[in-house]
Amino acid sequence: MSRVLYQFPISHYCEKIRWAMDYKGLDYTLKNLFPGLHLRTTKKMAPKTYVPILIDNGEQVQNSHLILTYLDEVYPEKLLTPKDPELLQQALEWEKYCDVEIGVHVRRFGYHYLLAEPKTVIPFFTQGGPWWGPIFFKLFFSKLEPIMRKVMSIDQAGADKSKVRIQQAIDKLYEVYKDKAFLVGDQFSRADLAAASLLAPLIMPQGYGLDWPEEMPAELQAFVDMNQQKLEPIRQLYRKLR
Ligand SMILES: N[C@@H](CCC(=O)N[C@@H](CS)C(=O)NCC(=O)O)C(=O)O
Repeated sequence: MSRVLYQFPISHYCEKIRWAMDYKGLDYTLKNLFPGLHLRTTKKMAPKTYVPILIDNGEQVQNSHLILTYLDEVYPEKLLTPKDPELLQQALEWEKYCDVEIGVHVRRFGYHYLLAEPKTVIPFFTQGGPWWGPIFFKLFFSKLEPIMRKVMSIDQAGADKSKVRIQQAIDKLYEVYKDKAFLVGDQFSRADLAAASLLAPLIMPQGYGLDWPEEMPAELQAFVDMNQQKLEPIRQLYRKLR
């Protein structure tokens, strides 16, 4: 058996896959890449540059939603994809909604404030990687930061827009979670997995596998504090299923 997940420890899209494989009880090895330097590896491996990329017994799958589909097809125990066609459609719609409306915006909102705190963000980038990572990032952070900001349109205006979008998504999810434990039917599915994994950097849960800092930037903390009640169902999913 050989199963390797190419990933960033901080990446919430990668967390979807870590969680899915843990949930299914699958063994895997993590291959942690450094943001920026990852291009040297991913460009050679796959059509797009991003992680997660799973290599499973020689089979290569890139993109979290395709990896989830692959995992459920090949390892059907503890399915995350509903079989019922109506529930399946609902789950895929929720997943897509979370990927687009939460994933991208949590990243931009978070990085806008985190990139201003190299002491916090460098360990996120370097955890579980080669020994020289922290030295490299300290030396080159001032070059990497503007590139990351440019590539992901990270600036104050972008962060403000993303904050509004995340709030809308949190409100929309809470409309469902306030009355029931799961988004689709009465079972944990890839819809909940996407919602919880992609919101996780805001609530810094244990199971995520990252050494979270004692404190997060004040602007992020204020947003989380304001949404304490609405984020509780996400904390519950982590407590019970991660
Ligand atoms: N749609 C992709 C998005 C993955 C993604 O955006 N990954 C980011 C990390 S959070 C990444 O690898 N960025 C670097 C790049 O695009 O080269 C998925 O769901 O897997």
